[in-house]
Amino acid sequence: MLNRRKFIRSTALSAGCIAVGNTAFSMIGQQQIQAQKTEPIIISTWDFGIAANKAGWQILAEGGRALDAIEHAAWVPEADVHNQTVGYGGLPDRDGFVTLDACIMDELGNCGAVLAIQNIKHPISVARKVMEKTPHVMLAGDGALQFALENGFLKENLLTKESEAAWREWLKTAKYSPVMNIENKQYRNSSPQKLPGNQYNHDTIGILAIDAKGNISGGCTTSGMAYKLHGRIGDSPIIGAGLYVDNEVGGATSTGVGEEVVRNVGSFLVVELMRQGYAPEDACKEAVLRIIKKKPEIAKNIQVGFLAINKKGEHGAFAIQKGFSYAVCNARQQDLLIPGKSYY
Ligand code: SD4
Repeated sequence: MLNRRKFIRSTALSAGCIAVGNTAFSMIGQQQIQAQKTEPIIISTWDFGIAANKAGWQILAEGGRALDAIEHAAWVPEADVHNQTVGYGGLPDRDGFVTLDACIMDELGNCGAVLAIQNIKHPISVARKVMEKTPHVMLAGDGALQFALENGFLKENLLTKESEAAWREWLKTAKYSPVMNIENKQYRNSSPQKLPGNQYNHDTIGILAIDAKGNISGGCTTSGMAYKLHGRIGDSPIIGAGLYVDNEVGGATSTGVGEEVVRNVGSFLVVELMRQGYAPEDACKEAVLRIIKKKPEIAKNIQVGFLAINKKGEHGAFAIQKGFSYAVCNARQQDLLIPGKSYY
């Protein structure tokens, strides 16, 4: 087998362009120069990632920036009234308030987040404004809302009749018990009337994209765990926990019970493992194992899934429980759904 040095030497005389993985390299003399021509790709957690990816792909296909693709993709579930776990129509907290968490991170290490923001349909865009317009990374609660209103966002009621009905149903027992894989179609296609209120419990969309320049960005947006304590924040808006991007290495995002992700700074861990040479799926698996090792009794009964992509555009996922999936969109396929592997 040719090692890299021999390979460069053996092709050194022929200047031209060859494809290695999905990255093009120009060969000039003995030097190999990365030509910054990577195949664009966008990947998202869960089956509803398909629709989100499509919106993001429109940006990437035209040579747009990964960061813009992330924002456009996130708008889809945020605006989807039938999606009860992200944005508008999200299930409320224990006290009936819809509180949203989101963050975004670009190829330069810039990042922004909003925590427990209310009455704003697109928290991902407020997070981006925090990143671009302030010297801060995170804004929470009333301060985040005030900032959003000052920046032209509209105050809207996000609690739909369906989500209010589910909450009122939940109040009858008021038992907080997150349900695994609630994001999946089989649950979302069931009518709220058929399922008890506490069966609608959690979900997040985490999105990672690489643009034609090879730059990586990511975003994460959620209404968090349904019926959580008022003021509770999960992993989703925490840079390093719910999302992390390092343009030299790759990006990672998470979904599931955020407390366990925060404990292990999950997405940062996945990216750092990829830096050490782990393939995306192996890095996600290692992060899952860390959660299981630390809290085996808790991990048995919860779902956490990680999704990752490396600089070459290779992607993978791993979850504690079966049922996790992610959507992939590139020039060849716009609606690919890949089941994530799992520990149990
Ligand atoms: C949270 N990680 O608030 C989010 C919820 C989630 O799939 O992802 N559910 O902890």
